[in-house]
Amino acid sequence: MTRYLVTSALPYANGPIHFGHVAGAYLPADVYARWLRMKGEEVLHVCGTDEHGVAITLQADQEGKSYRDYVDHWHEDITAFFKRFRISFDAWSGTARCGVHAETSQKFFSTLLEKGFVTERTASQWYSESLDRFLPDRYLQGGCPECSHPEARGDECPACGAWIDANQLTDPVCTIDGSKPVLRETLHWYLDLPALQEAGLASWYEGTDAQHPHRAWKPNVAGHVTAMLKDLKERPITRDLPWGVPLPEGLEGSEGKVLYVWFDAPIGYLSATMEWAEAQGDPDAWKAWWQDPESRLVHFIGKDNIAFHAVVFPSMLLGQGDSWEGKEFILPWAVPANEFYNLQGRKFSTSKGWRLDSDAFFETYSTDAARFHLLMTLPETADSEFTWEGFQATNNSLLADKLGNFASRVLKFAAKSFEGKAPSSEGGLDSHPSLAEADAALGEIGVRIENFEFRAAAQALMKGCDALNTFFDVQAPWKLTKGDASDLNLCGEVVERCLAYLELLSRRMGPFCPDSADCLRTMLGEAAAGSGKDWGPESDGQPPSRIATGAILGEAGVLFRKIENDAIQEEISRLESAVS
Ligand code: B3M
Ligand code: ZN
Repeated sequence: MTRYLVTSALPYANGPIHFGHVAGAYLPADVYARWLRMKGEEVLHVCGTDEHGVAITLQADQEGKSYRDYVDHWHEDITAFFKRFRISFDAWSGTARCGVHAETSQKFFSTLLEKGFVTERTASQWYSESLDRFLPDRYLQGGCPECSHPEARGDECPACGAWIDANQLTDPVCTIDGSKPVLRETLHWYLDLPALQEAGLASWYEGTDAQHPHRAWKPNVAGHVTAMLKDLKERPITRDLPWGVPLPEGLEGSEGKVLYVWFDAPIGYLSATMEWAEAQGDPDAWKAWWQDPESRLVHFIGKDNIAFHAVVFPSMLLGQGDSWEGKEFILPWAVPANEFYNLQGRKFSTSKGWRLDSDAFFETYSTDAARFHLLMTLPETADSEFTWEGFQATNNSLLADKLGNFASRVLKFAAKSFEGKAPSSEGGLDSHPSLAEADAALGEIGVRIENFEFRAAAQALMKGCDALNTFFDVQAPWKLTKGDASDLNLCGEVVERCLAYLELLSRRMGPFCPDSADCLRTMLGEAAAGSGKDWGPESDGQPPSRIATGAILGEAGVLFRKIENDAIQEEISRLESAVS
């Protein structure tokens, strides 16, 4: 048994979750976690909301809400979305609500400071005299030093895309009250990434550190990180903000300063694990997950978070050394980052109306169909997109026609010809070529999932259904019911195999379509009762074991309802009218 600590990027508590986020991190992470749990591995899927940072304070200020109320609202909204989407977290928290998050983050900071990996330095920064506060980048607007565009933000220019040093803005104004800021000296703390690179980050990344193994990097991760490591710089990890994790007490000059959100956010994975351990009644239980060299830390993220998960957070972890009761932290074992997922040719944008209303979506369509379609189109190696036509095709031509239809044909036939009971079988069809094909396809699913190839895993499930439909068509059991004893015997064998493969399908589809898998198991009745919902006693790629003769079957139902063309056209028009 292997221990997998699976994390999904902490979503900012400042807006709704959309399918773009889901396809980037949460869904593949959920499928991975469900698969490993079913196989009997030890799994902890950790996530929570990211509740600090300027993106949040700015938005809350604009809406005139308190920071606390603002993040509470979005925490609830995001929690409800994940529930509906059946994302199965074992630990779910939030960086402003987890009771041990602040102290854990402060301990990380203090340890790095003690070890010389954090250094302090004064720099000048814009200060608002009317508001009596320093202004972080995004609170500023002014002329772009590159292209002179008059409305550049303190961090970047919307016209030329330049990444801006806020101090270089011409005629800056404060976005809160329009006042003119002045430059003032302020103290900040910097994470010495070059020193951490030498202290172990480089050898871990290159794979020459036997203590901290990892699997082969995905090409998109390797490309990004290799380029970054050629020119690592120190980064400021503190900010002048009224909301966030305060710096550890007793640090001179730290009043009014908080940790940079990207410093405390990844520690959220750890603090959420500690909170979970506490709730299990075993406060030390987090240690096995985070400090046992045998544990595998897997970060599911979108591509914009690669630097933080493959460079910054590993540096922070290794910089702790053995300061935590003599134990070191493990470093990431895999960072399966995805590219971006768009909507009908454009980026998802909640503010511009280019979005799917998730409440309306879930009222009309099946969560499992959405999950499966997202998996079939996941942005694994390049950006990809959700289209309504594509969703309809996956639902109708794959899930309904291949999977649902196979189940309903077999179960209806068994109800009619075998009084709804599993017929006996001696195994005469075990070496049938279509079944061998199904074995190979269904056996491929796990290999693909464990290799982070979710599209291929979903395709393998469909290949398995194709082979099983062929088996049923070629064997045509309905032609055997009026024949002699040997025909009837063969008919029973065909149906028994189909039931056994349906039972196996119900388990193999579980990580993708958990509700429909349960539904199929109910339809199978006693034919699914004995085997449990686990991975299965048979090794993968082998025929499923025999169904007990006489097992009483449940009622055949519809696993996936077809979606009409009209409905799809309406969705497309609704989307287009929202932006026109
Ligand atoms: N909240 C950014 C994002 O949502 C950030 C991820 C934090 S993961 C520790 O893309
Ligand atoms: Zn510009």
